[in-house]
Amino acid sequence: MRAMNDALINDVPRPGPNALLVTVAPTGAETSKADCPHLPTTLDELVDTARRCQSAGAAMVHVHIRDDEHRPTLDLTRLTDTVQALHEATDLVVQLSTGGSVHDPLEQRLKVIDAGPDSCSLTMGTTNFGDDVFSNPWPFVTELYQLSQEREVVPEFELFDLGHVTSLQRLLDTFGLPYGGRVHVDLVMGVPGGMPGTTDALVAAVAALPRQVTSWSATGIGRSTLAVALASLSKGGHLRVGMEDVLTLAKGVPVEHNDQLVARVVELGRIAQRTPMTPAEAKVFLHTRRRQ
Ligand code: KMH
Ligand code: ZN
Repeated sequence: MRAMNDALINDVPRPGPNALLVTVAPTGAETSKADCPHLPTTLDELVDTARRCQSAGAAMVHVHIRDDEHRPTLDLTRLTDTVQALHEATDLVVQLSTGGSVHDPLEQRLKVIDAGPDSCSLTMGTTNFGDDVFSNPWPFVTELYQLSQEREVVPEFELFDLGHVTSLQRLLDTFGLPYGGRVHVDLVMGVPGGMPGTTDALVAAVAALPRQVTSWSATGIGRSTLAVALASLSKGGHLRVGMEDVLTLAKGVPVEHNDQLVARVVELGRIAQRTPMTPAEAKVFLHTRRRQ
């Protein structure tokens, strides 16, 4: 497997040291279509969004899906069809959320991997989530991690708090490296109940990352989006943006399309002399199984 991976990796140029991985999280599970009609909730809207975001410079899409009433769902058939549709319509690395919504049962969240994504999110601990609790008990985390290893799905470790950084160290020390051997994490900052979306918190979290971590990105929820993006760029990190995380471009200016958020951070990256990774480069960078 390693020889095959190396051969595939050598076919595509490795991203340079100034490359910037931009992930778009276009939908999330928290915002309702009624409150935000621009939110991409149908499969057609999601595919169109993904295409536009790829054109704007995104290389990975973090996917939550909705049912016919635009409510969050983890329906396996829908997830499988969504992965297939995104693979057909775009080159993006398709990452399915295993976090779902705060109401999704753990058993259903484990099944997300059966839909065949390139990558899956994997949150490293339970966190207060506004008025709710985002539940990620240790036995769930370890089961999901081992499933991702077996199914050859590259996890992205979601760290909402400094304690999650410590749990990641424990996970890697106990169960070894993820499929592909790379360890990519995303700092999710500014959730009410998690670490704040500040430069100080970002610096502390990055300083504490396990030695096995090969890359990290950051996303700031709501008003912290720009502070976190700028801090991440200045520390050499990568970026996640999207309507899952922020719904305004500035006070009173709603996001109308996810590609506006992607274009904005691509421009910030350009100023910081960072070049957006292509999806093909991102697949090499993350060591995903599928390279097409
Ligand atoms: N919707 C949040 C409760 C993930 O996608 O893995 C969890 C979340 C994290 O969005
Ligand atoms: Zn998510």
